[in-house]
Amino acid sequence: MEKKIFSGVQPTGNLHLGNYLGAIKNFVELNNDNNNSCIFCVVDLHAITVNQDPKELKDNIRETVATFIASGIDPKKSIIFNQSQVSAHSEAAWILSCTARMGWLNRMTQFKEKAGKDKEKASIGLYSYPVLMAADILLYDSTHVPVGDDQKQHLELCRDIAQKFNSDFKAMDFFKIPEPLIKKEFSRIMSLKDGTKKMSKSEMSDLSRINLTDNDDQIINKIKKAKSDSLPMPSSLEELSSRPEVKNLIGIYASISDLDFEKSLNEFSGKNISEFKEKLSEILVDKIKPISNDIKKLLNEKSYLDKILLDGRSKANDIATKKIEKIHEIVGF
Ligand code: AQP
Repeated sequence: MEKKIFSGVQPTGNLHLGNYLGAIKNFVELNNDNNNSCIFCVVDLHAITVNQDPKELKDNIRETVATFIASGIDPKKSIIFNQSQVSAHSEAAWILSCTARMGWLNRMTQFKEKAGKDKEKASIGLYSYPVLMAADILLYDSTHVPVGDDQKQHLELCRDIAQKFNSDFKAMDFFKIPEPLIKKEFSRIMSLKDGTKKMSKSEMSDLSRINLTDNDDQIINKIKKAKSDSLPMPSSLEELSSRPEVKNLIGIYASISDLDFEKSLNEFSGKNISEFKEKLSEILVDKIKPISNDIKKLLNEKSYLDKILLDGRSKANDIATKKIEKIHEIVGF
C-alpha cells in the first residue's frame, strides 16, 4: 500500500544535527522509496507563534528549502511547499480547534516548556500550535508522519482530534488516523553542553549544537568542546545512565554512521574519549560538509528555490482545497 508521508520543519534558522538525524535524514529515505508519496512543508505559520523578524523569516524559509534539497530530497518526487501559501491550513486549524478540547491541550509538554514560567505572556498561537499541526497532517490524508521524539505527544493529539471529528460528525474514516514514524534509537539528539536538554535552534550557545551550515573547523571545535568526562569510554549500557553527554555523543556517532548503538559502544569500549571525539568529528565532517556546501550554493539560487515553493504550493493547494471543501460539507457550511 502507498504510504502518504507528511512532515514539517519550522523556518526558524539554525537547522541543526538534531533536526537532521531526528527528521530530515528520515525524510530523504522516505523520498527515495517509490512506494511513498511525500509532502514536506516549511511551516512558517508555526514559526510565528514566537516573535520572528520578517526579513529573517523570509531568508529562513529559503534556507529550509535549500536544506531539504541539499540533504537529498528530490523536489520532482516530493512536494515541498510553504504552509502560509495554502490557506486551507489556517482554515482547517480553526475548525479543528472547535473539536480539540482544552484539557487535551493543557497536557502538552512543549507548550509548558516553551511558555516557561510566564504563561500569561505566551501567544495563543503557541498554545494552539498542535491543532495547526493536526490540520497540516489531516488535510493530506497522511498515513505516516516522520518526526523526532519530541513531537510524539503532538502526533497523539492529532490522532485524538481526527477520531473525535470523525465520530462527532458521524463521518467514519473521513480523517485518516496517521501513524508516527519515529526512529527507535536516538530520535532525540541532546545539547552538546547538557546531555539532559534537547539540541535546539533557540539555545543561546552556538556550541550546544552542530548547525548544518557549520564548516569543518566549527564542527571539530564543537565536538572538542562538547561536555564529556575524563573516564575511559564505557563498555556497557548500564555505565551510560550516569553519563548522559557521552551517551548522546555515541548516539550521534551511531545515527550518522547508520550503525547499531551497541556496536558503536563496543567499538570504542575502554578507549580514550579524545580518540572517540576525533573519530566522531571525522565522520561528522564527512557527512555534513557536502550538505553544508550545497546549502550555501543553493542560497545563491533564490529564483530556483522560489520556483520549488511555487510548484509545491500549486500541488499542495489542489489536494488541500478538495479536502477543505469536504470539511465544509460535513460541518454544514
Ligand atoms: N534535538 C532533536 N533531536 C531529534 N529531532 C529533533 N527535532 C528537533 N529537534 C530535535 C525534529 O526536527 C523536526 C523539525 O523541528 P522544528 O523545526 O519543528 O522545530 P523544533 O522542534 O522547535 O526545533 P528546535 O530546535 O527544538 O527549536 P526550538 O529551539 O524553538 O525549540 C521535528 O520533526 C522535530 O521533532
